[in-house]
This record gives sequence, structure tokens and C-alpha cells, in this order.
Amino acid sequence: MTLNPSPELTARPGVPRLIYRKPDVLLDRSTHYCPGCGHGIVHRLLAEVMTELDLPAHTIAVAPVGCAVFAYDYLNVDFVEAPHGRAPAVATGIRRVRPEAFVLTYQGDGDLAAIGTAEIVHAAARGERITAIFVNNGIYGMTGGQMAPTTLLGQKTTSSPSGRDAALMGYPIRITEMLAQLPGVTYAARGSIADASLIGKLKAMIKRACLVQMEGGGFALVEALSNCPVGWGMTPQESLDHLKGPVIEAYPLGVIVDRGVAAAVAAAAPAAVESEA
Ligand SMILES: Cc1ncc(C[n+]2csc(CCOP(=O)(O)OP(=O)(O)O)c2C)c(N)n1
Ligand code: SF4
Ligand SMILES: [Mg+2]
Repeated sequence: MTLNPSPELTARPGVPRLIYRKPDVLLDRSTHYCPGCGHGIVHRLLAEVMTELDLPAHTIAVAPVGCAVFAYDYLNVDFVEAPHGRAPAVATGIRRVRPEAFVLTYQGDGDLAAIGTAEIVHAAARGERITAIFVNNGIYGMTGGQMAPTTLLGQKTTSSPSGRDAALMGYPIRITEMLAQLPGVTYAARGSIADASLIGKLKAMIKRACLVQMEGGGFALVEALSNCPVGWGMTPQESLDHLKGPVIEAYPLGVIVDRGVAAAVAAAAPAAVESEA
């Protein structure tokens, strides 16, 4: 079979060859994110995946508090803003009234793993058919760099200036592993924006989490280990090096559970009733 490539992608003498174009769903806006922040990379991956799966027109996304509160300014899909960790509860409502919609949540670690712990746990336990994107940068970035449940032991933040001490402040929570134990969770994975190769793997995880929902599976969660150069008191490069070192060591990357869509569909089906003789 002869492939017929797009004329724009075809090399012509003297004409620059287009090898990549940003998806239209990613709007032309100046970013409010700090230089080197990982949120923009996750937005871009979402835009690429949604475009590849033809989702933008069917999507209702839910934005968090935190630095990603303005996600709706960058992604050209319908959005609802759900402050204070309630994105999974709002997404549940959307799912119930709009069963045909593609429902997406986007939350940071303060929003998902601290302020809204109850909502994420129970949405996962119910096996809500939503795709949850969880950007873990180990800190409350927006509000000035306070400690989050995900902050590493020893990490200095504005509310743990001497470093996180387990005796005083408890241990970091691997919330994706916790949620993955719940049978309602069809897919749970952790990737990272730490380098180009990992960004490609993270994109594959996001795509899988979207496909799970499209194919009728249950709750699908992707944790994106990210950086907060400002909150961490590092340059962007130092923050990426830190991410690739101690952060990934504390939060191992990979698919934590993939129960398969068929199991979720079977579990959701009403029990067969034997007809009376
Ligand atoms: C119940 C409640 N407590 C505290 C706040 C203040 N607040 C707004 S955003 C935020 C931190 C968000 O951090 P995170 O979700 O990790 O997002 P990041 O900015 O790091 O991406 C906090 C504490 C709030 N809005 N509501
Ligand atoms: S404070 Fe941190 S998370 Fe927020 S935009 Fe800046 S670098 Fe990103
Ligand atoms: Mg954070």
C-alpha cells in the first residue's frame, strides 16, 4: 500500500519541512506558569492525546485549585472549575448527567492528596468512569511552597523550614499505589516529565487512561511526577535533576495496575436473572 502523506509533511526542495505542529486545542496564550514548570508539559501532552483520540468536542474537564487553576485558559475544551479538591466529586456529577461525555480531572498534589483526599478515594472506590490527571510536584506551589502530603522526607518547604521530619509531620503518601488497590480502579500509573524519553512514556500512560474511559472501563488515574523550581528553590535544570534523582527514587515510575476494561465492564453489568420456569 502506498501511503499518501500530508502535503505539509512532504519534503520539497527549498521549502522548510513541517515536522510538528501544536494541536489546535492548545490555545495561543502567554503562560502564567513559572519558567521550567512542568504543568505546561502535561497540558501539551493532554492536548496531543485528546486531539489524537478526537476528544476535544466531547470533553468536559474539571480544573483544580493550585497553579493549574487556569488550565481552562490553555485547553480549548469545556471546563468546570472545582475548588478545594472537589474535582472528582464534580466529575462524578458530570458523569451522571452526561454519560456520553469524556470526563477529565486535572489536580495537583495539594489539591488531590491533601485538600480533596476524601473525594479522590471515594470516586476511585466507586469506579467512576473518569480519567484523572494528578500532577505531583511535592509541594503547594501556588500558595508559596508549603509542605504537601507528597513532600519528601527532609525536604525544606516554607512550612517545614528545617526539612520534613517524619516524627513531626508524618511520611509521604504514595497515593497512586493506595488508590490502585481499589477494585474500581481500572488503570493507575505514574510517569514523569523529567526528560524527553519519560515525557513520551507519560504520554502513552495518559493515552491509555483516556482509552480506558472511551472503552467503558472504570476509574483511570495517571500521576505525573513534576517539578516546581520556584517552590523547590532551584533553577529549572536543578529541579529536573532533582526530579530524576531523589523524587523518582521515592515515587517509582510505571504502570501500577491495569485490570483491563473487560473486567470493569463485567463488574458494572447487572447480574443475570434466571427466568422462571
Ligand atoms: C480547603 C483549602 N485549603 C487551602 C487552600 C489554599 N490553596 C489553594 S491552592 C493550594 C495549594 C495547591 O497545591 P497543589 O494542588 O499541589 O498545586 P500546585 O500549585 O503545586 O500545582 C492551597 C493550599 C484552599 N484553597 N482551600
Ligand atoms: S509555583 Fe511551581 S507549580 Fe506553580 S507555576 Fe511556579 S513552578 Fe509551576
Ligand atoms: Mg503541588
